[in-house]
Amino acid sequence: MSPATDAAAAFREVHGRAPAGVWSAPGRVNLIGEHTDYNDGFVLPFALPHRLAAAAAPRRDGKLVVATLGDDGQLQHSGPLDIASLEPRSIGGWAAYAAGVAWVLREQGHTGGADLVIAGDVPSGAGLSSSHALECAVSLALLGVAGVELGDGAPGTPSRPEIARWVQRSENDFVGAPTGLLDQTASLCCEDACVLFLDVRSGEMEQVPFPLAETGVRVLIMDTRTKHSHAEGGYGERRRGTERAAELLGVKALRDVSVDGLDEALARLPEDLVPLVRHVVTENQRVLDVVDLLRDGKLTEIGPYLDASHVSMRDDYRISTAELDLAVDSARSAGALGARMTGGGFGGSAIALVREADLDTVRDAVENAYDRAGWRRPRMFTAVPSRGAGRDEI
Ligand code: GAF
Repeated sequence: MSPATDAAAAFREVHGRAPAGVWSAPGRVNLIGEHTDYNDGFVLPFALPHRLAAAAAPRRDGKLVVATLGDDGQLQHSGPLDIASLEPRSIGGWAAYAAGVAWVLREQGHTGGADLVIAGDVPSGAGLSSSHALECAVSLALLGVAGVELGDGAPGTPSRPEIARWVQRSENDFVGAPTGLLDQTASLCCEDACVLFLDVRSGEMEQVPFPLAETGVRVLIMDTRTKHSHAEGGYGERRRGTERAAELLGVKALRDVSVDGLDEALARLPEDLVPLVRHVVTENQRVLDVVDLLRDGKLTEIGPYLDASHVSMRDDYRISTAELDLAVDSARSAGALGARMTGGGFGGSAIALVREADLDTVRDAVENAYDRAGWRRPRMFTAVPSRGAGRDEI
C-alpha cells in the first residue's frame, strides 16, 4: 500500500465511489540554508520519500469536504466548507491548511468544490513539512479536479513555482503562519536523487545531484518528537528581527549583505540584531559553498558546513533545543560526517550525514545519549531524495 492507494481506498469507503484522481506531495528536509528564505536568500532542500496523498472528486455545490486518515486508521472529517465564503483566519486546526488552499485558488480564479480524502506517511509535528505536503497535495488535487493543467505559468496553466507562491500566501494570510517559500517549493519542485538549489530572490532553481548510495553515505533523520510550531512567537520574532536589520542597513533584504561586508554591517546594528544577521549572512554563504562542493562531486566534504550551520542556529539564531543539540552532538561524536537541526527549529528534527558503515554506531550513540538524559528516544530513519508532488497512478 502507498499513500495514494490508501487515500483512494479511504475515499471509496467514505463516498462509496472511486475518486476522479489522486495527487500526492512529499515532506522535505532542508540540507542547509535555514531561515534564509524570507531574507531573499538560498536554500537546499530535498523531498522525502514520505508523502501525503489527496484522493479527490469534484462537487457541484462549491463546497470543500475533507477527511483525513490518521495513523490510528480513524478518519477525521471537516466541513462541508463553503469555498465562496471562506475568510482568512476563519478556520483553525488541520482543516485550515486545506481551506487556505481552496481560498487562495479561489482568489486566483480557480473555484470549484471537491471531496477530498487525505492519507499518508509524512510524520506530523516533526519539522518535516507535513503541513506543506498537505497543502501542495490539496492544491494539485483541487486544480486537477477543476481540469487545470500545470504548465509554464501562461494564463490558465500555473507553474509549480507559482503554485508554491500561492500556497505560501494561503499560509501567511489564511492560516496566519509567517513562513517563507522553502517548504512549498521543495514539495512541488524537488526531483529524485537531487537537492534543489533555490535562489529565493530570483526564483532560479538548479537540481544538484546528491548521489548518496554511490558515495556510500546516508542521511539519518532524527525526529526528536519535541514540539515545534511556526504560527507561534519564535519564528515570527526572528523574521521581524531580520527585516528590521535590513531596514536599518538600507538594503532590501539580508541577502544583500555579503560575508565580506558582514563586520561593517554588524557594527551599524543594535546588539540584539547582531547574531540574527550573522546567522543569515553566513548561512547563505554556507549554502553556496555546499552547492560548489556538490557540483564538484565532493559530497563527503560538506559535513563541516552542516556542523557550522548548527552552531550558528544554536548560538546566534537561538532556535535549537537541548534535544536537538544532543542528537547533533552525539551523532557527531559517534562519527557522523556532519549534523544539524533542520527546518524552523524550536523542536522537530535534526539530520546527520553518516557513512553507511557507521550508521548503527551513530544510531546507538544517539539512543544511548537520550537514555542517559532520561528522554524519550528520537524516531530515526534514513531518507533518499525523492520526487516532488504530482498525480499518482492508482
Ligand atoms: C519553516 C518555514 F516554513 C520555512 O519557510 C523556513 O523559513 C524554515 O522554517 C527555516 O528555514 O520550515
